[in-house]
Amino acid sequence: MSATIIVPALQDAYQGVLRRNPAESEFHQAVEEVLGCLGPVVERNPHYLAERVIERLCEPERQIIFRVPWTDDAGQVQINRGFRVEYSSVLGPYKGGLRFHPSVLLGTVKFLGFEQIFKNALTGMPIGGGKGGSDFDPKGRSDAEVMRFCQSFMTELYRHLGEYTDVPAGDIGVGGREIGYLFGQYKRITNRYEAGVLTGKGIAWGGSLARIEATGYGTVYFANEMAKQVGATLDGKDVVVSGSGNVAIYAMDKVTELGGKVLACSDSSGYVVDEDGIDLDLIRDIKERRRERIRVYAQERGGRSRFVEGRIWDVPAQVALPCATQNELDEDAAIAMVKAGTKLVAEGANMPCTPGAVSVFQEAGLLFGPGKAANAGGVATSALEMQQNASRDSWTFEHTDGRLHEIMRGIHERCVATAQEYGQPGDYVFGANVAGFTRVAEAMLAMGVI
Ligand code: NDP
Ligand code: 2IT
Repeated sequence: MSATIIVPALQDAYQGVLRRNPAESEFHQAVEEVLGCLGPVVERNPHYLAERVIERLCEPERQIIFRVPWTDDAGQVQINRGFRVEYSSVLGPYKGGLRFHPSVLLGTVKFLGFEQIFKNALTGMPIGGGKGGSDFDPKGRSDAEVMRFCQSFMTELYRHLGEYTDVPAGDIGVGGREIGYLFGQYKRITNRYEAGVLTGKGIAWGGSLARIEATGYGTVYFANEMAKQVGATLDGKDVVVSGSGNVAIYAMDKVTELGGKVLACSDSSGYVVDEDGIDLDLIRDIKERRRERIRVYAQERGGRSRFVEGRIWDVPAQVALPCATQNELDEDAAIAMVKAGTKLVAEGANMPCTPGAVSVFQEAGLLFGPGKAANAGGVATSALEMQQNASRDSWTFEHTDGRLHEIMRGIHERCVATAQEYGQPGDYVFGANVAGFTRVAEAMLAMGVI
């Protein structure tokens, strides 16, 4: 098991992170989890400590913070803050999404960027780690307001991007619409059709088939590989999926295709439970097209569905896929889930389970797949989009989805083998952190003091 940092040199590194990054609790949490796994790694490789690889990795290569002024539909000037944390480029150009949500602070972007380094390393693809975003809240804003915001955001950010430098994509609050406006402004400012500078583009203008589905599908492919380890499948299982955004929708889609029954999904206002299984067409209409709240589902679906203003984890299910946001599933919820018979948890979101919840799951012997591994299909398919852009080609859905499936199997194997190698069989948190870290550390050492 992973959580606490026992090795003194690693504890010193962690204390340094606390001191240099005060009041960034999500960032501290992400660092503590990774460093908590590295004890046996530095014991085998003391040069990682001598070369101060870990302290170097805890300090982003570059952090960009900028003002984003724009005008709303009423003619009022609005000011937001924009971020891009370019974390590590040893494996490739900085790669990671942009999040537009009122809760975004520098510490949020740092935690996401830190996770992204190891996630991207785990995919085996040539992508470094980065993340960005803004405290802009797209909810309730018109398309014209979102466009003006995106244009202002890109007017500053463009100078830091490039297909060989830094390649953003979507995350919470950033989907196809926002990527379109961002790409349009980049193209206009630079006078270059540099398709590989952003991923998650529309299919008609340089996007990849299967990218929109990739994170949710990948999470379910990963969960399926986990289930296979104990001779099980998702067929016939009751499944709860939190969120109802990009990741949640395509996770539900794949669960249903594999014979599972999705009982509930949510948004930040509460959840809907449907004893007949969630009607995904209705969710997609409400969320992707009409951009309405989740309660509308129960109003329109009727039957055995209802809206509850509470915690989705109270709905009993054998499989749980948290696909909304960080720290959405705490120790209390985890205890209730274990009691109710949950057997498998795979994180579609980034860090949705608190450290207390992860310990509960691991101590109860549940199969627990951390986000770094389980949700890596999104960024992996972004890398496939970059490959298609670089070769000016576009692949079929079947080919791209096949590659995604293969990549998720590879990540699963890497986690299992690494955990096994270090005598921690079945610990996917350990396997993911150590396999991801080792690839990054070796590349850093090869490149000297950078
Ligand atoms: P979306 O914006 O499409 O959907 C986010 C969903 O989560 C919405 O249902 C939203 O509800 C809910 N949510 C967001 N913030 C909160 C909150 N503070 N409390 C409760 N619910 C919340 O984002 P994605 O589906 O793209 O992202 C979901 C998660 O997956 C994030 O953790 C993201 O980092 C991660 N991820 C995304 C990838 C991608 O390719 N998009 C790749 C890998 C990971 P509401 O509408 O009410 O805010
Ligand atoms: O958290 C993530 O991996 C993402 N939001 C996707 C990043 C990407 O570059 O596709």
